[in-house]
Amino acid sequence: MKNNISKWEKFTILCLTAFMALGLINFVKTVVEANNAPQPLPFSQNWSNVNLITVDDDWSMVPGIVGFRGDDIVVVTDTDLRTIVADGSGTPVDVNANRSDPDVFNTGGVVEFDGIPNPNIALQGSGTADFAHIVIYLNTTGRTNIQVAYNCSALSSAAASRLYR
Ligand SMILES: [Ca+2]
Ligand SMILES: [Ca+2]
Ligand SMILES: [Ca+2]
Repeated sequence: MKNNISKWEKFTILCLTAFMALGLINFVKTVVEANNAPQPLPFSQNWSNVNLITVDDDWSMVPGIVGFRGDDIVVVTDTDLRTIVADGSGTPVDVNANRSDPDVFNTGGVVEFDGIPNPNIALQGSGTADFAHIVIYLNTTGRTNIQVAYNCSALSSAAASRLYR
């Protein structure tokens, strides 16, 4: 029986299969690294559980919250954060896990400090992490007058601290 598939057709099919497999791997990777399932209200999160984040860039154990690096969401230094409304969810998912050195760690992005008296997460900008931020995914169906509250303070004792929790 004659095989009607040419070498080039075979090559094309192989390439397509490879691309589809790569796409699937990337999709699975995205799902594994992030946890953007909308959470019901009321919702709260504290960071005392040091096992929520154990691997860099992996938010899979934190329901409804993902950190992003915000690359080039803003390009002007000292932009008023209240004016930033751009969607940063297309920027790299980010967290620097298991840190204990807020006074010296200077990598821009989202940071999890679990080796300090009150474990917490922090945000630090840099030339790459222009707008390090977290996104909280909530199911607000049927809800009105939703109130948001959070605690924010300087995490580093350094005078020029840019790390906030
Ligand atoms: Ca941790
Ligand atoms: Ca990272
Ligand atoms: Ca930049």
